[in-house]
Amino acid sequence: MKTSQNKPAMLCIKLVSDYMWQIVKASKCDFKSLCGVPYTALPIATCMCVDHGIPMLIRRKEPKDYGTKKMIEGHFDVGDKCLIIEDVVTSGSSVLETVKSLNEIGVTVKDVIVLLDREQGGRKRLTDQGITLHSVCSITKLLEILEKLGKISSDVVHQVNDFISANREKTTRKKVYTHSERAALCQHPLTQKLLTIMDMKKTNLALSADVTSSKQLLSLADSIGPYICILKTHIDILDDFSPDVTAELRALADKHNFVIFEDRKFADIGRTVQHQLSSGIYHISRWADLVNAHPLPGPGIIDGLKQIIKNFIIISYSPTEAIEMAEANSDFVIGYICQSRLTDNPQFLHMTPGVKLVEGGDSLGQQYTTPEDVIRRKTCDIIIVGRGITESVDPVATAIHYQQAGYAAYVSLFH
Ligand code: S5P
Repeated sequence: MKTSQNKPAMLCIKLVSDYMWQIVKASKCDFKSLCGVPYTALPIATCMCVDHGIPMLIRRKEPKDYGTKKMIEGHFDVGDKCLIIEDVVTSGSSVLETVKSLNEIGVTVKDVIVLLDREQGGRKRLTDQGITLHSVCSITKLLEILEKLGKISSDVVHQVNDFISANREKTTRKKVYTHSERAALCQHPLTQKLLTIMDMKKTNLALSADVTSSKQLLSLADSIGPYICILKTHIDILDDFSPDVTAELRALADKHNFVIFEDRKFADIGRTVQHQLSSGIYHISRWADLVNAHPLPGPGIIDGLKQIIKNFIIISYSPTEAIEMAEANSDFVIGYICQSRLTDNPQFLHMTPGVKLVEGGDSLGQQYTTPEDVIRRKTCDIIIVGRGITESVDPVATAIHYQQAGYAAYVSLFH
């Protein structure tokens, strides 16, 4: 009876350890032994060690009250590198306690593999100690998947997000910077420019001008230009593209003081994205201030792009890779496309698409949240609004409405 009851749990641990092992392999970390943070991660680490023939170190929570009083059991040499295994990281405290015990016996730790990153400051605390966190899943992604599968309602998603945000603020968001304070703090010229525009024009609104005629695009850019910090384009959806359009867009960007962001979502090897950025009929690098890229192809994509353009955003469908890539290229990457704030590093701007004044979705899977939710609860910096404005009866009046709603939510962060 006992055996059959325990079977699903055993299978589950094996599955978890297999998933985590895939992350170990992908992260290419260098280590000689594994150590599970007591106690939940112990069986996971044990599975991995047995399956892959790796020496295991065991950390006691309390020293033995007899004999050597050792905190770490197992075989090691001074200078060995140990990989830490953990089930859930919240603030990172338990991981850091284990690191401390290992360091005391001369074993170093550079990486941690975790099943779930609760995104409550643990990653930052570990990074500050020179330790990289690699996760199978983040809480944001987990909620997204569970909601998509109909396992939880959007109310539950909101409640959990609220809880996470509130606790994240308590533990790690020590200071909320104003746009002008951040402009002074940031090194990247385009980040400084954008934050200065946001401060001067009192707007955190990016217009996603997803229209198919050049005339419509230019008309939107001219009429809504005064109320936005960014004009986001999909230049390849224009039916009547000509180089004159991009020249006129540039003139309007100067007239109304906004940044042009071509939402090209580069996702290929370095050499190909270089051609996509600078050649073809669009010559994106000649007129766009900013482009975006997926982290998926690895560092080559950034290396390829940065030989041609100095400003790009990382799309964070997988936050771990996005953060690693952005932090390693902070002289080029100005921020993230994301659904909630990923890091407290003020250098990085967080821009969120899928925004409308009323929550809901479209028939093709787009999910909308509100300016208030994005700026106040998810603590992102810029709302990206498309059809909420372009398909409204009076796009200019509606854009002003979004500008006011987004900016009011930002101002409320200081009250
Ligand atoms: O995950 C994403 C990333 C982006 S950049 N989801 C998105 O919707 N976008 C873009 O934001 C999308 O390509 C479109 O241009 C815009 C959203 O438009 P809306 O009309 O749904 O507001």
